[in-house]
Amino acid sequence: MPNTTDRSTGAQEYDALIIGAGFSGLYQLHCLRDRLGLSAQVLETADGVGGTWYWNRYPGARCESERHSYSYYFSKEILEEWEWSERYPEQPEIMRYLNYVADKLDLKRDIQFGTRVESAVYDEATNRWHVETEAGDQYTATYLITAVGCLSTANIPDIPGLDSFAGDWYHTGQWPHDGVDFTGKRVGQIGTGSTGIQAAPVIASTAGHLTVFQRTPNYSVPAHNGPLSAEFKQYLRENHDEIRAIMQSTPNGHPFRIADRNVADVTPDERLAIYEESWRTGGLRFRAAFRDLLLDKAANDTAAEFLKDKIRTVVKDPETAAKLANIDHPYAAKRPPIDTHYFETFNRDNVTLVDVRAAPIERITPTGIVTVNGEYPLDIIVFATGFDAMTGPLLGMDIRGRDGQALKDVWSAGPKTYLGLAVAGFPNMFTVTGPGSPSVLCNMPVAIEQHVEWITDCIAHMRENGIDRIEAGPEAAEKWVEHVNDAANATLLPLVKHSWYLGANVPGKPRVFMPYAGGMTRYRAVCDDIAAKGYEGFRKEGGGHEKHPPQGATVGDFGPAAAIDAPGV
Ligand code: NA7
Repeated sequence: MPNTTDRSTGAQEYDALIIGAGFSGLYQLHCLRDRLGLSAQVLETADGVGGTWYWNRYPGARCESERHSYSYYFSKEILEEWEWSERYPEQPEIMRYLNYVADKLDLKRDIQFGTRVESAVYDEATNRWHVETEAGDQYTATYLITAVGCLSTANIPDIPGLDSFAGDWYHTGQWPHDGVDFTGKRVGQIGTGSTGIQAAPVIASTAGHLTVFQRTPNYSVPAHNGPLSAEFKQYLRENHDEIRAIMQSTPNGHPFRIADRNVADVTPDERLAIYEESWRTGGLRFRAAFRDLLLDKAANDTAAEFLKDKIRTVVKDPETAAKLANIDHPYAAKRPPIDTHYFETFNRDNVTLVDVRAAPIERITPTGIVTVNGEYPLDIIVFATGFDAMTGPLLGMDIRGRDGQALKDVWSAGPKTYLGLAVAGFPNMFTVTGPGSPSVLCNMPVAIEQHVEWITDCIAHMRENGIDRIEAGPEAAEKWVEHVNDAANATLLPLVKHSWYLGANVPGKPRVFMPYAGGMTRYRAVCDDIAAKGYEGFRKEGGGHEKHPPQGATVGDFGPAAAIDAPGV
């Protein structure tokens, strides 16, 4: 419930406004409303909870983190009540889970669905954020928390002629809720990232013909998905604390440890046996076979060669296999997909692979896609072409901080945050999984719980100490950006030129490595340390703090980048 409603503007006044009702927004609402007792309201574009999972309903949409790790851990009761059915939950099961959590915590009464935020403007005189929605509704609040996700702004390539296409076309991230019937249809799929790799086998199973347009060949490891045994469910029920301890002690937040060995520590035969074993285990655990896979190109080459060999073994047609295995980036330096029969799909008679790097797409006509080699007639086009990641959802709103400065101008050369959680010039605004946070390089719920709890503690600290405004200090933010760059540069991740981690998939977007590659464990320690030092690097006003106090000399000592041992999902 709002504290009050402004009579002149009709604006509903809250302590906190939260944008987005996915994993982040739901937990943030629970923390602010039920732990701190604030009046809080979530504004959500969709007609239901779920965030990215509400929109990504494409065939085969499934989580890449393992079931029990893709969960909230803050509530023992929720952990004990909910039971996942498969190793990797499918989109509908994740939606059921998030609805169950929202209902259990009675969150929906404070979520305004069907509400797209258009602008959020900070008013220095009143120290309040003014939020306006597309429908013209107005809200104000002391704290603004963006919980908009990293992968929620669809990237639809600007291919000439799309408007003229006489068939149907869809982006995987904006999938129709009543599904798409591919039966007997000629389907063209553009994109072979994690999404395309999940979708192609499912689409091929009913389509008349599937043509996959591949620009960048990709590695993939079998997920080995399947139902959970009764014994394993029992193990999960009885070992929450241990599982949480593992997730919180690994750099990528997954429920397994990264092997404490380098590739060079073993003989070539031992290495092969380890890779075979990891391949049989499947999923993102393959990445955990050696510690230095993302730190040392020579080490990475051994994994890359192993995975390319697997493609050549699985795919029967040598020409198709060669196109699929023609991968020129290090393994896991782009987001590493996991799959269910992706490469096997190319052995089907109704599937064709088209290499659009060799023969680029020129245009779309009313009847299909034209590459320099000719036209592919199609009834349906599926764009599995990814997202304007991390900054897209934030810059899709007109966010303005002190003196009316727009976030899009402040970030014109690339995003700058402190800890991925706060932006200089935007007081009392917090960005859950913002650029500069580990987010997409971590099992997301682990990162989200940490962010949300840290933000909640920060707001509690402000209220207990009479602090009216908190804001990232520009110097601290500069140093954090530097540290984010150092962390990335200590790995092989920046070697990929065409990566959404770098913003390179969206024409005109500044090339800045966005997620923090220093690992979740270190990130958590840095955040805790900053909080323990009275929110070092932040500027505070009220409660005896002077306006714009000088920054402590130690701000920015986040540790050497070289100590980063195993970043990445
Ligand atoms: P990704 O990983 O960004 O993949 C998008 C794919 O689409 C990738 O293969 C792109 O090729 C391809 N693409 C994009 N634009 C074009 C054009 N114009 N022509 C041809 N091919 C194109 O997005 P996903 O949805 O698969 O995965 C995003 C995350 O969502 C994933 O990490 C999971 O966490 C869930 P490119 O590589 O750019 O050459």
